[in-house]
Amino acid sequence: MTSKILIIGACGQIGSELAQALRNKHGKDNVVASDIDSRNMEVVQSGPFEIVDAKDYNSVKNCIDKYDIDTVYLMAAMLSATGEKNPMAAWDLNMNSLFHVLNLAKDGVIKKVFWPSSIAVFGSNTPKENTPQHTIMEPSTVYGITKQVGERWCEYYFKNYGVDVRSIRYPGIISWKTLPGGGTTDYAIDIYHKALTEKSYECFLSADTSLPMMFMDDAIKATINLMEAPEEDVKIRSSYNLAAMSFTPQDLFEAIKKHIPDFTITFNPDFRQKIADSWPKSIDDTSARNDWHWQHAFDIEKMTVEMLEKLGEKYGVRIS
Ligand code: AKB
Repeated sequence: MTSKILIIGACGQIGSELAQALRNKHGKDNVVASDIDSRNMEVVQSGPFEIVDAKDYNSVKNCIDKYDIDTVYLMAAMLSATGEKNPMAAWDLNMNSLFHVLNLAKDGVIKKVFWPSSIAVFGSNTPKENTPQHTIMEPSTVYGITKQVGERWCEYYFKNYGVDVRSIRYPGIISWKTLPGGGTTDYAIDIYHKALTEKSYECFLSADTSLPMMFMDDAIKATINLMEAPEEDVKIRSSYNLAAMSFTPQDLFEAIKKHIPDFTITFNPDFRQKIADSWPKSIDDTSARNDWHWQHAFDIEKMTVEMLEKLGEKYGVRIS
């Protein structure tokens, strides 16, 4: 039987690209996109779309019942930087949406759940280089706290109620289609837009802040691969470490400058520096590579070519 999929938070940065990828793979009528508003017209017009408030159990359940959904990708979340400005709102959205979906799976209404975690689960006492799958986790942001607690609940629902929930600790995700929404890693997207439109960029992190990052195509591939992996291969039910590359703002500036020689950068760290300083510099994702054969395709050079080409088309700028 064909699976009927619901994406909650489908107008956001990852949700919107996931919606397109799943619609291409499973047919548009089998993938219902939903969000709190209809701001992304490509998502709204390319298949079934519903307004769903992830914080409201009935709103989620009514949509699941209406379309006979069996698989939910819960992509709605308040990210690290915005979460620090609205701690209780971040807690409310990130935790209640997860409980609604986990409880619907526990009650047998749906069969399978994807829920994104993040490198934000780690904190200042975590080993920074090659951060292991299992290690000290003392997150310092509300976003990180919700992700760490969420991971514990995912594992709990799997162990105690047999809920088939799968999760990835996303690094910073870089993409050109949709702008990111309030994260600490957002600079790595802003920089491409500014390089093309203004040839200069003021970075809100310091030049030497190394963070784990990934190009969107790899993130989508990982998400779908994990969800399609045989149940017995998914050995971690909290959340998988996942890595592709790590770089600093200076590294990214130099990669872009190879294509735009007169591009300039200045550094003016703000409150997001403290968040970035509490996160790992690089991630050990051996478990994902062993358990469900994860492999990334994009490094900083290949990603930069793709970003400049696609955004260049959007802004009408040709890059050598
Ligand atoms: C953020 O910066 O908050 C996110 C994340 C790393 O989860 N991109």
